[in-house]
Amino acid sequence: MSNHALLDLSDPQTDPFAVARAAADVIASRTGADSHHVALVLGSGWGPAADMVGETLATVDNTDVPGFAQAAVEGHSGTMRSVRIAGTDRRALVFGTRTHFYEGRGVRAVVHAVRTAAAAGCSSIVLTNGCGGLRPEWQPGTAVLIRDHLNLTAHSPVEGATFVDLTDLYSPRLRAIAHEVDPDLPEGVYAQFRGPHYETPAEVQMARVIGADLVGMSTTLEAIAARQAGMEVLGVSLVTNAAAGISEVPLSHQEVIEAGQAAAQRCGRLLADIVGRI
Ligand code: 8IG
Repeated sequence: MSNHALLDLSDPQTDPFAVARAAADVIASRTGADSHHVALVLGSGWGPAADMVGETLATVDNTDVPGFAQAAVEGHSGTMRSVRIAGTDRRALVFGTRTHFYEGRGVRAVVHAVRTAAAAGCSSIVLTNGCGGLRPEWQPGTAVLIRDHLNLTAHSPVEGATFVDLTDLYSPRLRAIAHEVDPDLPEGVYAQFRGPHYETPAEVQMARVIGADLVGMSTTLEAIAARQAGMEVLGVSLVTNAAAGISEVPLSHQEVIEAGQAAAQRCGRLLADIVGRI
């Protein structure tokens, strides 16, 4: 068997943690950093924010790292960056893209970046996303801390009889740091749907009844894997649209884009300030 086959996440014989260690080894050699400290996963609308975290010291193509997505037909597979956290000599490992559950590559692929970050030495991870909002007062462009989640995927990244405690999954310590940076930052419960379609208005109402404030297609499986790996987790959502049926006026795509762009500076500063204090 070739080494490549041993590192194939879609093969049930493969140990996903061994692939993560192999990925971390490649990252260490490509970035010249034996260890990274904080990981950052950038969701919709959060791309420009990473530039404010610090100076990029190395950029690695995902395709060069074991277990990450092969180049898509369009040829754009994304990159990860090693960033010096401004004002410190610590490094952030910034993933510019994520694998979504709806892509059908399996949960192992979805959480591979998280496991790689843990193997690379990161003790905390900031998971960001773009999402739909259920609270009318959260206009598009509002950043919301994730306080807790509803995993509606009916899947888990944990394999076998490993019973991972998810009390305080979204670290109270890191949320307190975020509140030092912005005392007005609201908190909410994030529900992950499979997607890739958006919810019907009835599904959004169901989500509201069972306690959701935000609906999206990522983050919860990654957060669980991060906790299993022993990392502290912070989740930050950018509300880019009102969830289906919440707003009387259907939002135009242009409005959503403009809200994202208007929020970019604010989100970037928020993220940079938080990461600087972790
Ligand atoms: I951006 O309204 C974004 N992502 N599930 N629902 C879900 N995911 C989203 C939404 C939304 N907006």
